[in-house]
Amino acid sequence: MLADYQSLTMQHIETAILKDPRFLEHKTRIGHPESPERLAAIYAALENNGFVYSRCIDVKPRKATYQEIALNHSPEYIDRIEKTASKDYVNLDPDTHTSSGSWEASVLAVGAVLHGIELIRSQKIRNAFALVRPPGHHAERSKAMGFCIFNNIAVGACFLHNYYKVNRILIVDWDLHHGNGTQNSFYSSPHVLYISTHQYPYYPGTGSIDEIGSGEGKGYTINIPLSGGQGDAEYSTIMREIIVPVARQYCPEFILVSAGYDIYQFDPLGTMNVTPYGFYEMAKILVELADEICQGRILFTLEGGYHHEGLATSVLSTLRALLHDERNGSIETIKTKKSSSAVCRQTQQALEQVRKVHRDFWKFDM
Ligand code: X5A
Ligand code: ZN
Repeated sequence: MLADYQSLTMQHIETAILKDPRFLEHKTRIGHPESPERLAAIYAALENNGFVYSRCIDVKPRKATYQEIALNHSPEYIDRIEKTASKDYVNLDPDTHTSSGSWEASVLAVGAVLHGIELIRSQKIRNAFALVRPPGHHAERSKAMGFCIFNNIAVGACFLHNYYKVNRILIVDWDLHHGNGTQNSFYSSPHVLYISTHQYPYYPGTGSIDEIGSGEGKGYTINIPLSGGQGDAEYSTIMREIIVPVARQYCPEFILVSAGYDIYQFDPLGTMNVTPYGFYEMAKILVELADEICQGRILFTLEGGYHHEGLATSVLSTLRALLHDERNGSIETIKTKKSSSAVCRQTQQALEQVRKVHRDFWKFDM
């Protein structure tokens, strides 16, 4: 009893979730997969799961300042987005448009990542999950793309590098899609190591295995393109065999995760096969990596994920990993059958290729 109580109070100070009803005011047209209902489903699941929710610190995020957003976006582009606030609808890209609440939501989405980083850096919390929309990883310096307006995680990495003088930041991007915007922001920088798994070839088309960075940044972009059909076993193997050994050598001072739930087994946009249990496993590997390498400093930020129930359930199981909750036969995961633990051939070949392409930069047997 006593031990249980102590571990609960200890865990209580560890994980922050950043959420805000204003994220739901970024409205998208009927039938658009990136809808406010996505976050509404996650927020409702949190309310209905007091066990997870009561152990997280609920933080109302601050807004990012103009200057902070300008670390990764051009002033002209920021101004262009700001002007959409007075309009009901502005089309930015074939997949991306605004409503009158989008500017505020976008500034708050960046702010949530920065706020989480500040809380972790000041040791007020151990780790955090920014439950935001719009997502960010497709957004380029001066261009909205693929449902993304500002690149939340890229601004976060710039913020860590410029304001906190952090010189080694690891970004893990497990969204179904390649994070072209994030990759481009740091393509020639050794200060940010970007590692992405993604369905390939697929939207947005980038992320081939031989995109490895340029100049000083050569070796600091690792792309792991996958054919589709990969599930829990494949993703946790990739984490253990590629991401963990590389991270141990890079020794990041902070880990940022582009957590996309469109690799969920029933997501309408992809053909991956990850279950809520798989998200727990993946998150646990990264949380333990952060515990080992950088005093537990890890921040997750929401990218894609379009199956509302799967998204909500999988975010909850991710939070269990952040909270160091070992009871993984939990309510939300027990219903889903674990996929086969054998790793498919295409994945084995892809991993062989990654090791070959990066053999001058990294060892994989650590
Ligand atoms: C954040 C995200 C997907 C864009 C697909 C566009 N974007 N067809 O998952
Ligand atoms: Zn995606």
